[in-house]
Parts: sequence; structure tokens; C-alpha cells
Amino acid sequence: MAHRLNAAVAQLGPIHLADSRTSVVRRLMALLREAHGRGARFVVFPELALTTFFPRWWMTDQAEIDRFFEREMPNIETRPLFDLARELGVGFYLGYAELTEENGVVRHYNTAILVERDGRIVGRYRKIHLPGHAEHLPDAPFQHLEKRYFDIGNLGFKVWRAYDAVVGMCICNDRRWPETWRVMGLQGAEIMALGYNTPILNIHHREPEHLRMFHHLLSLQAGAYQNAAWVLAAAKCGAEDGFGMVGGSAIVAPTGEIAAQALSEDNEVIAVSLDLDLGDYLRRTVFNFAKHRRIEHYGLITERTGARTEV
Ligand code: ING
Repeated sequence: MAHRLNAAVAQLGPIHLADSRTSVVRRLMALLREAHGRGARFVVFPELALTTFFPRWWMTDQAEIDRFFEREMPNIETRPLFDLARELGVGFYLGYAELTEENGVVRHYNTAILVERDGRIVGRYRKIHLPGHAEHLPDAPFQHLEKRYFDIGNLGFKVWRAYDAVVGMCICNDRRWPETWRVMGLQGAEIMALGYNTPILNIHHREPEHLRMFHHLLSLQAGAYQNAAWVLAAAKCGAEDGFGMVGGSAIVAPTGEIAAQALSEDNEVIAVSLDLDLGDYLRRTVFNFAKHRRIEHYGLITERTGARTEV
């Protein structure tokens, strides 16, 4: 009997600056109900799923910045989502801005959590690859200040046993780095979940807009195939206060094929019955890591940060 998990990706349309957490949680709960109605027992929500993508805004007042962060999870606004999940027996991945204190120091992370079907938080990931910049770019149409507002994640890329599967997590820009996928693949991830907020416009270089979707899907499909795992990716998309973000939420099979993809740039659920044995033949053959990898030749990957030509 095939080892299966009915899963869904819940894409979010725009969240505007003026939208309250309560209104957003209502949308998340509606998406959770729809996913449950479609048989899903695991649902992936986007990165920073409780607020607008605030790194687009230049802010200097820390109290203003901290208003976008959650000091505890669940909290009074998100508790209804956790309660509904437990009532329906559905687990979820949720991205949000985490404010916490470590050894007396306040930290700000771009975080994702794995919540089991009984409502318990069983996994936490803090975004490692923070894109963008830390300084103000006054001439740019918008900012991308993740390097200013977030600390670099300190939990590594892990996997957890959840929903009767082995599940890894990453966030957004992480998907562009093959190291992300391989570290989870080396831990036997069967499912790799991520949320993303990807602006349509490249503020650093004139680039055809279609490349945003191409690079997004290329990253997902390569990560899935080269590690023989299912990839579930949830966008927050559409025009947030007029600033466009790409959709393209997708469920990608271990073969690298797109099993389902969102059609809109609004709230939308896509669902697939994941055959968790589908990647087995790839892990036994072409991506039998133990048989084929030659780590004695890979040293530069962890010894050298930037590229350097020495010839
Ligand atoms: N957003 C974008 C992402 O990686 C980006 C930033 C877009 C970087 C395109 C490079 C190219 O999808 C986040 N939030 O990481």
C-alpha cells in the first residue's frame, strides 16, 4: 500500500498595510477549511503570512518595525487558527515575523513553524538566506530590507517527523540556493515546505518580469528532483498596496514535475495526494547519495563563501 499524504498549498492574495491580523487570520482559517474539505491533512501557508511584506518599507523607528512581529505563537490573534486546525485534524506550515529574546538579547527572525494535527508546534525554522539590503535605497521604487529587519536564522536546515512523513522547511530566497535543498535531502526529507513573498520587479537590474516566475519554478523543480522529494511552495502574491508579487504556488513531485500550480494571484488552494514512495526509485538509483556522491571533491562548498578565480 503506497505511503500517501493528502496535502495542500494555501496561497494568499495581497495583505495591505491597513489589514488587521484578525482579518488575515480569518482568511487563513477559510483557506484551512477549504483545504480540509479537499482532503488535505497538511497545509502550507506563505512566508510572513500575517502581515504585508513590510521589508518593502524604509523604517527607522524600532517600535514601528516591531509592530509587524509576533512575540509569542500562538497568540490572541492566531489562536483561532490553531484551534481550528486541531478541530479539523489538519497540520500546517506558517510563516511569520518572530520577535524573541535569546540570552538577554532581542532577536528578530523571519520564521516558519510546523504545527501538527493536534495543534502543537513541532518544528521551527528561521530564514538563513536573507536577500536584499540593509541601507536605504532612496531611488528604488520600493525597498527590500530583510537584511535590516531580520537576524540570520540560527537553527539550520532540519527535518521533522510530522504527518507520518519526514518534513523539512525553508523560506523564500532559501529556494534559490542548492545547499538548502541538499542539506534537507541528506536528512532524508520526503517533503520540503516553504512560503515565499517574491516581488515582480527587480529593483537592482532591468529584468524581464517573466523571469521571476521562471526562476521560481526552476528553483523548486531542481530542488525537488535533485533530492527526490516533494516540494510544496506557497506564495503571498498580488499587489500589496500596489506593489506586485508573483504567484505560482506549486506542488512539485520528486520527479521534478509540477503536480499542481495556482492560477491566480489571490487566495487559492491547490491540493494533491502525495505518493511518498514516488521518490524511492530515484533515491535508490540516480540520487543514491551514499553510492554516488564524492564529498572529497566538494570542500569548497563549505570552505569558501564568495567565488574566487585563481587561474
Ligand atoms: N523574496 C525574493 C525571493 O528570493 C529575491 C527576493 C527575488 C531575490 C528575486 C532574488 C531574486 O524570492 C524573498 N522574500 O526572499
